[in-house]
Amino acid sequence: MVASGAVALGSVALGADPVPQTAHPVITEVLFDVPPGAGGDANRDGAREANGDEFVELFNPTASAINLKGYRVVNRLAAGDRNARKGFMFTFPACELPPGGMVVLFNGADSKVPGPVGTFAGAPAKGNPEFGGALVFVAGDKGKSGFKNDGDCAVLEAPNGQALDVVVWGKPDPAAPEGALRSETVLTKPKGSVQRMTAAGPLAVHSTLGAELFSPGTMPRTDGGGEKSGGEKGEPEKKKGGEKEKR
Ligand SMILES: [Ca+2]
Ligand SMILES: [Ca+2]
Repeated sequence: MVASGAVALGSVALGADPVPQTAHPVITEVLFDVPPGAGGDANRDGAREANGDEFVELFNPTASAINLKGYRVVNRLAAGDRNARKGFMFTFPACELPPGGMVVLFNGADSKVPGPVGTFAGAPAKGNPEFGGALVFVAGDKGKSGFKNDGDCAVLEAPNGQALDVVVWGKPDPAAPEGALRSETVLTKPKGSVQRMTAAGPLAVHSTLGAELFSPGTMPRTDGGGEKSGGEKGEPEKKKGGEKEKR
């Protein structure tokens, strides 16, 4: 029940809006502070792992497929440095991301993410039905470095090194890169992820958009239903008058 409806909804909802970047993917969700207990098992391997369950969700807002080869997702310690030896860093292999398609990059340390999963060495065989049909990657155990909860950033870099989309929280040291196409600062301790409802829209605390704490590969459910993602959902919240799903 997870698969096709969720991915279609995500694609349509995001694709319907104007986009800030015409040639590149955008960051649509980041889980940098994994919730405690079973409710933190974002990668659905049955266990909560403080780094392993962290993830960054990407979306292709353009009308064309994007080859992800050479795009990087990094944190403050590796931003702008292709030879970085420390920090979180992941470079995508060749992988076609169709228009409206989503990618979920899990940290993946000490995790066994279910379904088809890609790595730096190669793309997943197909979309992952556990995550709305998104193309799922794991950064793997290399370094076991995760996002720092009280001050860090998630940066999407183009193959030429240009910082495209930056999500900042706290006061990263070193500072988040400047000159990105977009940079947005979010609150620390969001008790779940931060999520965009549109490619060009702002990041919001996920739990204020619906009942769930995060939604790797899909858009938040705003009906208060709660998918069976294994873990606590918290109380369904009333709609806050924010954007609703568009169909
Ligand atoms: Ca997990
Ligand atoms: Ca999501």
